[in-house]
Formats: sequence, structure tokens, C-alpha cells
Amino acid sequence: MAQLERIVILTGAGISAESGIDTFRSAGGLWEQHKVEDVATPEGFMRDPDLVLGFYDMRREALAKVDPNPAHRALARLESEFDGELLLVTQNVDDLHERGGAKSVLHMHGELKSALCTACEVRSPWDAPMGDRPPCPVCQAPSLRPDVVWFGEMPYQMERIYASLTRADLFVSIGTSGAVYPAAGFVQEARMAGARTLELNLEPSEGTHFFHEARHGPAGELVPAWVEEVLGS
Ligand code: BV8
Repeated sequence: MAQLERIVILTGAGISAESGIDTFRSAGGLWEQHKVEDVATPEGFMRDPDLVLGFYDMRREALAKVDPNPAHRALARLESEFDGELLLVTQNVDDLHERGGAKSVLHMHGELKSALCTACEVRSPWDAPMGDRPPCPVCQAPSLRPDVVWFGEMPYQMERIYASLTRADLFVSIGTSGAVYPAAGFVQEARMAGARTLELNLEPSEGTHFFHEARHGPAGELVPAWVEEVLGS
């Protein structure tokens, strides 16, 4: 393997599946229990804030009952031992990368443990329910919403992500169905910029044909093995 200097990793719900967190599109997953347009759009929030706040309160509460798995810990090991540049981007709103030891995680779709105030627009760390309309820690208005990126909203730090994709030697996509843009298009950006591209997923994703290489199986096995390979090379 040529000297690796810059790696960009994108993770999705599949990396947290073995920790017991529902993915979106598996049987019985999050989107089977709710309609996307009802719980993951600004329109849905305007229409029924109690439903949406309850949906995210339930997911935030569930976080306390699950633990990071070997895949999260392997990426934290890579972050600390890899002597090149690593950008870890996640579509996940859970905090399992951080609890697995990762120090720098880019949550492009926001985080369950962050609150966005619709009055003062300040984001604050948050680990409590929102259904009871608590006051914003900054402006006291009872106007908090989950600090997550809904459909139709702009994901966070896109410039930083694209700047890294255009300079990457290797792009690795882990545990994502490749169903949602712009994240699903990252593999094409990286490939056009000359990066090698690798998919680690339980089954072929919707974009699997864009990858130079794809390995299929549980992240808890594939990711530690791949990290060992990279650090050993
Ligand atoms: C935007 C946060 C523009 C909230 C999420 C038509 C064509 C193209 C695009 C569009 C279109 N119409 C609309 C759009 C845009 C839209 C979009 O892509 N829609 C799709 C449905 C077509 N995108 C947006 O709206 C985005 N914003 O485009 O803004 C803009 C421009 C200018 C100005 C303003 C705006 C924003 C999208 C973000 C939505 N928020 N999440 C929350 O968490 O509730 S999306 C959510 O679903 C995730 O974050 C993720 O991004 C996405 C996909 O989920 P995955 O993580 O991939 O999970 P999934 O269940 O799908 O798959 C799991 C995978 O894991 C599977 O492949 C499975 O095999 C695998 N797996 C399972 N177990 C394991 C495993 N792998 C390994 N090991 C295991 N054990």
C-alpha cells in the first residue's frame, strides 16, 4: 500500500448497530417506526413539535443504555496511532465515537447531546429531555430544538469536509446505506480527486459500485481488522 498520509472516514448508523442503536433502514428501524417527513424535517417539527421532541428524547435517553463497540474503539486507536492526517466524519447523532475514545469527530448531521435555540440560535451541550420545553441556557426562552440536521437543512462543516475529500489518499465509508446526500456523494468527490475508496458495510450499499474495494460483514469485525492493516503497513 502506497504511503498513506491523509485518510477521510465517513460513518453511518451501521457502525453503532452492534451497540444496540437502531439503524434507519433496517427492518424495524427508525424510519419504519416513524415517517421521515413527520420526525426529521423542519415542517414536521412545526406541525407537531411534541412528536418530534419526543422522538429525539427517546433516542437521547436510549444512548445512556448502550456502549461503544470494537469498531468505535478501533477508529479511536487509528486516530491516536496513525501518523498522517485523519478526518472522522459521522452522519450519526450518537456520542459513541467519543465514548469509544475518539477525540475529534465531525458530526455533519448534528448531535443528540446538543441543543439549538430557535430564539437566540446558540447551540449548547444538552443531555436532558426537551419535551417539557426547558429554557435555553443562554437566553432562557423555551425555544430549544434538537441540534440535528433535518431533511432540507444544510449539513454542518461542508466546506471543511470537501477540502479534506479533495486532498485525501484514502476515503473509507463505514456502516452507511449511501441513501442520503450530500454524504452519499463523498465517495465520488474523493474518487475524482484521486483517492482510493473502500466500503466497509454489512451488505453492498446503494453506492457500492463507486468504491474501488468493498468488504462486507459486521463493523465490529471489519473495522478493527482494517485498522490493524493500516497501522501495520
Ligand atoms: C440537503 C440526522 C440541501 C437526523 C439525517 C433527491 C435526490 C438527491 C437528494 C435529495 C433528493 N430529494 C431530497 C434530497 C436531499 C436529501 C436526501 O438526500 N434525501 C434522500 C432521502 C434522497 N438530503 C438532505 O435533505 C440533506 N440536506 O440536501 O440540504 C440544502 C442546500 C442548500 C441549503 C439548504 C439545504 C440533509 C440530510 C440529513 C438528514 N438527517 N440524520 C437524525 O438522525 O434523526 S439522515 C440519516 O439517514 C443519517 O444521518 C444518514 O445520513 C442517513 C442514512 O442513514 P445511514 O446512517 O446510512 O443508516 P441506514 O439505516 O440508512 O443504513 C445503515 C447501513 O449500515 C446499511 O447499509 C446496513 O447494511 C449497514 N449495517 C447495519 N448493521 C451493520 C451495518 N454495517 C456494518 N456493521 C453492522 N453491524
